[in-house]
Amino acid sequence: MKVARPPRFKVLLYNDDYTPMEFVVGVLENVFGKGPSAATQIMLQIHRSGMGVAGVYVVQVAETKVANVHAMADDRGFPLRAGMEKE
Ligand code: TYC
Repeated sequence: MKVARPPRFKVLLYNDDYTPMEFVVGVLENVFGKGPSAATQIMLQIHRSGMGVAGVYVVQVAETKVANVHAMADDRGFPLRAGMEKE
């Protein structure tokens, strides 16, 4: 019998010129559960390459995390954007 494997989605963060680096590190820590060192590495990789993977989740969790990122960024007036991509 086949076992269902729910599809997983990468949550992506995109670089921009205005969101402070510290804010992105905080988002990676607080929304995506990264430690300070991993959060800093991911932030710098996004800053240098334009985009990066914050985490991989089932669809509902990924959607919630994208919404959380946008709510936190909008609240502070930062243009930080997140997206999703099927793994
Ligand atoms: N490029 C931003 C800066 O120089 C930092 C940044 C990193 C913004 C990652 C968004 O997803 C991002 N302040």
